[in-house]
Amino acid sequence: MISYIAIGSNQATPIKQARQAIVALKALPRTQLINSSSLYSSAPMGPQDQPDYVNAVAQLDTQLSALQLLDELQKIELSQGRERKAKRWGPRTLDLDIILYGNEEINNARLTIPHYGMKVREFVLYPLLEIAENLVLPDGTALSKLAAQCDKNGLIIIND
Ligand code: ROI
Repeated sequence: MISYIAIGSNQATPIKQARQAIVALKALPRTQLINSSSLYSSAPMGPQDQPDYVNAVAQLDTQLSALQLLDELQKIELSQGRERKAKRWGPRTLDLDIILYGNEEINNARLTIPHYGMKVREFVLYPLLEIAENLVLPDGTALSKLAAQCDKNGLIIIND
């Protein structure tokens, strides 16, 4: 199954966290990393009293179920120092979200796929567009159309 993972970090050297996450995704069982976007710098969505984020999107081809994949992503988050904090939308060392899992729509206690926020978040749409320009969502919406409707809000590619 082709699946897309959104990567986000704004703590503990975010560029390093994002790069390390991509290395960890490469090593997942029964999974191949097909592609990953550039790293992007983005203004925080939610509380503004936190550092800017580094965001990226990776494309996987996996034989894991969506829940198995979620378990693996949570292991990576924990291994990179993720803590469960009370504060909603607060800073995090690493966030790995399954934004798409094939053409499936999944709604259960642990997963909502497509990711509920992806359609309006510039830091998901534009990195995804970079590696999947012709993508169509399960509901038939073209990714390019969503991106065209979404302000970049200062989002820039990190060149280094
Ligand atoms: N804001 C940005 N720019 N990037 C993120 O990855 C991100 N992740 C979050 C919240 C706190 C909503 N804000 C974010 O979880």
